[in-house]
Amino acid sequence: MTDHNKQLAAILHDLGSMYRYLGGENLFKAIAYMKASQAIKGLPGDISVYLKDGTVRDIPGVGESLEKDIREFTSTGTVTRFENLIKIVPHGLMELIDISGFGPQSLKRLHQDLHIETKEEVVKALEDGRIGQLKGFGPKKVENMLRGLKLHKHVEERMLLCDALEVSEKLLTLLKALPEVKRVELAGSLRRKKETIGDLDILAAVNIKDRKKVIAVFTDSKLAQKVLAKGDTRVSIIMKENAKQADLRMVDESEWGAALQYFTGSKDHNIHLRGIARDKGYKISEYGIFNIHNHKRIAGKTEEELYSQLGMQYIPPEMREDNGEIELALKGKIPKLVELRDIKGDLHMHSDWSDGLQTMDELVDFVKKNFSYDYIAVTDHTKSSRIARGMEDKEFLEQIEAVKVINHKLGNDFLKAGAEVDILADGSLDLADEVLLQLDWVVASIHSGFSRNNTDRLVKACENPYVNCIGHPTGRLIGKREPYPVDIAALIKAAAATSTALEINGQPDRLDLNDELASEARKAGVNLVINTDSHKYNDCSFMSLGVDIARRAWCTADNILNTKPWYEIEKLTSKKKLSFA
Ligand code: DGT
Ligand code: CA
Ligand code: CA
Ligand code: ZN
Repeated sequence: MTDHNKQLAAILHDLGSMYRYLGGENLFKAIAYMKASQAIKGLPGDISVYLKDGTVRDIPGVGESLEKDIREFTSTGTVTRFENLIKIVPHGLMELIDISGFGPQSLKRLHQDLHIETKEEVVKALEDGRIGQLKGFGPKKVENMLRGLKLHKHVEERMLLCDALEVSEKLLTLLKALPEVKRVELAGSLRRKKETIGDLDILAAVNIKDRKKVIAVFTDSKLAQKVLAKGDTRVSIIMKENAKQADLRMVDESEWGAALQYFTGSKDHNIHLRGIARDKGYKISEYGIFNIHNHKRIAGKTEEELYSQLGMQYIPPEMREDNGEIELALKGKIPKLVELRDIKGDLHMHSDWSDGLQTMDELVDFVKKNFSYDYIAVTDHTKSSRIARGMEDKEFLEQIEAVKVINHKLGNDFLKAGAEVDILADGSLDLADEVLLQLDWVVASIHSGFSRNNTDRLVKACENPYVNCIGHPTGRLIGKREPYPVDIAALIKAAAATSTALEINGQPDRLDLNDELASEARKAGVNLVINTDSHKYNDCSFMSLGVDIARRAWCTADNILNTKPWYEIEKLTSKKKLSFA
């Protein structure tokens, strides 16, 4: 994404938040601004190009007034509408509008009753009890707000995996361009693909004489905002893009494996490994494995060599958390983890029939061009999801016909007709059986009632013969919303008993199920499905994040339903329907 597009998208996003804050009639504007912001983030070219060639109105959400804003932005760098709104709306509070416990109504009260303008003031007013004294802000509400702030702080201090991967890619590109850099790789939690990342760790193989130059390039690059520490072999910077830390360490090529292993961690994994080495009369450091007695270096050029010297199989980075992976490796039982290229299709995608930005045709073209999938499912929202422009039952019937037309043109059944059906308060579904039974693939999700215990709703949805998968099963949003209360063991049991798959949703702030829960589901023999929940082109690439989580959950391709050809999936869905007949 160009920086220009990014700035514009940020302004439009803020405008969207401010219109949401104002509410009422403004909600329609909010939707358009949010939509346009999302779409502009995903544009391949700079926004000015679209203005010039007259295609700016083709961008979702962009109508007459948004076009005006965009023109103003490209010529002056600001938007008058934005400048005017921040005079009447507490702009400093808008970053909280999606956090659970806040939302437009609460923020309005804080602003109007207590004249609060910033997040810091919110924290203070919570601490000194002023918020607790407001009418309607009882202990439970205050507790909720505190929890929301804590979640928010966690990702403020850390990064989402997706964001960390995106900036680290820029640092890697910078380093890879230097002839002095012989090898370079991500290390730390980023290489282990944890859902949030504290700081970026990068390892490079560079000769001693060249290290000064590499450090100079790294620190002088336009990516660095400030240098925190600089030595002969390492340097830490604060990155301009997100004010987060990145550590670069340089080693000799002969030490590569030992250093990569050491700096990948996790710390607990390394400690356990060191114990095993000691028992064998070895010592491991970031320089290699050494014989304790004669100090001779035994291994260290590659990670494979290092693990093998310790009498175990190579352990993929995503497994290195000291959760029993070392025991498995000693027995030669490390599973062959699922890979991105194993994925045969995406089974949770939205089109512009509901709140997606692209038409089904566009989606199919894009996926065909960029992925080698055998199938995808369009799974638009149902009527009770009003803000997501959920569809009436009869619109689904029309969509099924439209899917047939597309497949007819393609000459095969690449596009599957599906739905992301809302699970209603009583666990029933927001789509009639007559419609459900005509769909190829049904994801059932909870989009309301996040504070109650939702076990019964989810179990009941599993027990519906037409439900093939539970979408984002815990409803958490990293940094914004905790999982709703749910007895996961009961859900897993119901999913296993009814042949209902559970989703690993690849949206960067969902990653739901997470690694731990996906692992529980895998152990219970539940089928998992890795989906992107795409609403626009760019989202399609979130499949890799879902695969990262699946790998952290020790999943093989066999545990993941959408690594299988469609006829096997169909066998499963038909069997479920029949078992209820
Ligand atoms: P993060 O940054 O909080 O997401 O987590 P990590 O795992 O990236 O932790 P970080 O950045 O402090 O350190 C990177 C790696 O370096 C870590 O995974 C293992 C290694 N490491 C750092 N400090 C120690 C240590 O004191 N002992 C051992 N064995 N390894 C360490
Ligand atoms: Ca780190
Ligand atoms: Ca670090
Ligand atoms: Zn969805």
